[in-house]
Amino acid sequence: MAQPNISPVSTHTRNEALFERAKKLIPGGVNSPVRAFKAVGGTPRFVQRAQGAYFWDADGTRYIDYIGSWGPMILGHGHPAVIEAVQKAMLEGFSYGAPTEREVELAEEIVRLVPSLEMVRLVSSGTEAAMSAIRLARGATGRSKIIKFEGCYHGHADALLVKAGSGLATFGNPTSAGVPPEVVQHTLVVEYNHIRQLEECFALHGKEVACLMIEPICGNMNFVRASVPFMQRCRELCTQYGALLIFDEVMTGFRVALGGAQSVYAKSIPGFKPDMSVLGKVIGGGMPLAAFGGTRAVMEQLAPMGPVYQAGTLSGNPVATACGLATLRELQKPGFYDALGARTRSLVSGLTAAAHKAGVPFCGDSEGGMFGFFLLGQLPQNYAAVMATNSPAFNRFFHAMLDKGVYYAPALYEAGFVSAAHSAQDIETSVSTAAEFFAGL
Ligand code: HOZ
Repeated sequence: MAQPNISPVSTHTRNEALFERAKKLIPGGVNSPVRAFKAVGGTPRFVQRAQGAYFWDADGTRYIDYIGSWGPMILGHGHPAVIEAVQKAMLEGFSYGAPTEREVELAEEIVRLVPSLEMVRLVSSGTEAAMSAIRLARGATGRSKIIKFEGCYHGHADALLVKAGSGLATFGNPTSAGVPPEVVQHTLVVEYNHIRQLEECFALHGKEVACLMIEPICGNMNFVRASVPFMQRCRELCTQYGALLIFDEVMTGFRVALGGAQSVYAKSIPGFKPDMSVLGKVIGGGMPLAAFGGTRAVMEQLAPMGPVYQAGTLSGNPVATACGLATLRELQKPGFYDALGARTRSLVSGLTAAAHKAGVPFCGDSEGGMFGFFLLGQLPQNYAAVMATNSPAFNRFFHAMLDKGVYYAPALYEAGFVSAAHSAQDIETSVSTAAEFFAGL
């Protein structure tokens, strides 16, 4: 990727000092690559504290936060009910490595709210959940191949770190160094939203396919939805060939709707359900917690009931489950998603109107509290179209907003998140800040 041409005269001295210190000991100065601002250039903001819709950096500057820890903070930072639950849980002990009633309560809550799930297992990260779901699908079907889509990200387990192959279901090439070709030889990569390619892939390999994993609304190539006919075809082909349809709802689960993206597709496709789902982010409310689940028949293949092994010292951690439960309870209050969806739409429509007024090509989309936008005339439908967008223009937009205290994801390929704590005034400020930038272009 070309390095952005940014050389700001900085007023962010403490952020810079911390970044320099961090780079001496932590690769790239960060513990997760996108945080390093490599795509957009400049100095990452080191967060000192956060409250509601805002965080403050090491220099004391306040930002309207449209990342919210990359999705979990749907209630905003420091929600009082969540803090109370976490404080109480902490006093009772941090980790036991033995079962607790709270794990049962959280499992009951998740299964009640997501109709496709009959059983769930709690783990600590989305990567772990996706990796375990794939192992379980392979174990349950006795098949090896998996289908994923270009641009979908399912965490960094080796077999899923494959994005290449815009042609027909090519055997994948690893995206990352350190992933031997043998490890991804069973990973088939198909273009997102490309029905014919998917049909050809199943026609060629269908009887060997254990599962198809998809982000139904992809938040890892900005924000791109699977079309309804494409999703319907995914379901039909999986059923026809006996492969499991796995929804990666780490981002979309409890974020786009109470029932996740699967409930959004079920509105257009009667009876629609995936066979398995992967959840994370919101279900932990900001603590390390994720889950995978599905039908009883599949989930009973997991150890200690069945032959598929999976385990974790911190799985179902008592403080994380307290945080997740308190968060899920707040989400069920009447009108929660209507208000969140309306606020998110007002941000996207406000930015779009401001850009168009200034003659700048711009489009965006949102579902519930998740959104994306492009400096483009129309929404891209796949990874190649997202990759072809203008990153220098995005980078200028990103820095102009950052300088005015509005914090979007520091990369064009990420979705954004609005929380219940974002006020109408926050949205208005964000839109007017963008309008000034567009007018000056
Ligand atoms: N996986 C996230 C981007 N889609 C980044 C997570 C992080 O840096 O916290």
